[in-house]
Amino acid sequence: MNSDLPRAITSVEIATYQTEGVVLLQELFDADWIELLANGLAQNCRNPTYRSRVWDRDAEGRTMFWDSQAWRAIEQYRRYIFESPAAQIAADLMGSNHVNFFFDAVFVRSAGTQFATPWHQDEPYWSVEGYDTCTIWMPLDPVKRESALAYVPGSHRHAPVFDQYNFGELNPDGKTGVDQVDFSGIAEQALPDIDADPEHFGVVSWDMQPGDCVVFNSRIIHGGSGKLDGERGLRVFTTKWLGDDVRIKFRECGMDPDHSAIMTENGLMPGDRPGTDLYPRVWSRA
Ligand SMILES: O=C(O)CCC(=O)C(=O)O
Repeated sequence: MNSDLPRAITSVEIATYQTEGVVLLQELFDADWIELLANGLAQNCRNPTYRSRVWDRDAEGRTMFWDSQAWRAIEQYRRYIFESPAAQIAADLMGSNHVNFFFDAVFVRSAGTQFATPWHQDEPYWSVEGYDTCTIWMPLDPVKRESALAYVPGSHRHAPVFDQYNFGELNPDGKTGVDQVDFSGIAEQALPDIDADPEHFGVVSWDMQPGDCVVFNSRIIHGGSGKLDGERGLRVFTTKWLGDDVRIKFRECGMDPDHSAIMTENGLMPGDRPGTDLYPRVWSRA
């Protein structure tokens, strides 16, 4: 298991991340990292957190399972977060001097699941605010371009306040205590209908193998993943990272995941830099 980057992130990749808001990085994680995460994910699925839920369950019984913030209980996730090249990748692309870990989220689709993740941005849902936030999206199975997460390049820079989707509605089992958001009071416009004309929006996505990852700015519009063929499921492990300009923010439209209570308990207030054991600093520039 290699803790160092197998190669440097190139200036072209950094420029792509900065201008497009998203970049594909191939073969950065060796097979040992994938096996470790797959083992961790299996454990996570056997012992989900209280936040977990099925986002979709169709008539054939195919499911999309989601869980988040399992890292404290899952040793394999902690090893990836603290020992893999992930934090350095995030730092290099964001150009940040310090990177704190925010949270993990997993998206597990059984074979043939057609459910597609609704288009959205991430950062407007979060209990933090900042441009320097990113996700590392890592499929643990091969995924075709049509089924991988897709992005609207450049949308991280100029997006107005959109009326974002309420993921709390994805709750076929009627689980209680699910985070809810309502952007209607602050939205400047509806989210555009990306699926109506993906070419117009320049939508990108890629065929990917285990070991590849996509890193995206958390303000980019993304979605559309899913629509699997019948043979193979899709296990995706994601980590969310916070760079230099990020500060705590509590949002009246609701937050998902809503960290405001646990932040307050730990003495983190709006305007503070995320830190403490909740959001450990994993990487600093020497
Ligand atoms: O993989 C997916 O379907 C959704 C991922 C996503 O939206 C995210 O990581 O923010």
